[in-house]
Amino acid sequence: MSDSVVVAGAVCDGGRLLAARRSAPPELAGRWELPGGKQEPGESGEQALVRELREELGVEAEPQERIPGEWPLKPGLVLRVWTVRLLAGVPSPLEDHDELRWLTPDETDTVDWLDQDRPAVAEAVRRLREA
Ligand code: DCM
Repeated sequence: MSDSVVVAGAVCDGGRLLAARRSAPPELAGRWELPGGKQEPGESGEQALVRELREELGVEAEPQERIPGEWPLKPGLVLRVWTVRLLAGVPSPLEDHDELRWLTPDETDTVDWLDQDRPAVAEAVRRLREA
C-alpha cells in the first residue's frame, strides 16, 4: 500500500513566508509549521492543499511548485510541500492554529518549526532570497 500524504504550503507573499503555530495535539501544540493537512482519496496533492488552506486560513491560494522531496511523519505517512501564492483573502488562524506570522528570510529561525518541516522551510527561504 502506498503511503498516505500530508500536503503543506510554503505560502509566500511580499518576500515573506507564512508560519502557523499549532494548537493541537498537545505534543505538537506551540510548534510552528507550514499550514496544510491530509490529502483525501480522489484529490490531487494540489487540490488537497487548496482545500486545506481555505479551511484552515480562509484564503484562496494557488500551489506553484512542489519542493522536491518528501519527509516521513510516522510509518505510512509522508509530508509533501509546495510553494504557494495567495490569490484572495488575508490568512487568519481559523482551525488548528492559534497564531500566524509572516517571516522575512532573516526571521525564519525565530520560531520553533516542527523538525519534519525544516528542510522544506530552508528550501522555501532559499527561493525567497533569490526572488
Ligand atoms: N504535519 C506536519 N507538518 C505540517 C503539517 C502537518 O508534520 N506542515 C503533521 C502533523 C500531524 C499530521 O501531519 O501529525 C496531520 O496534520 P493535521 O493534524 O494538521 O491534519
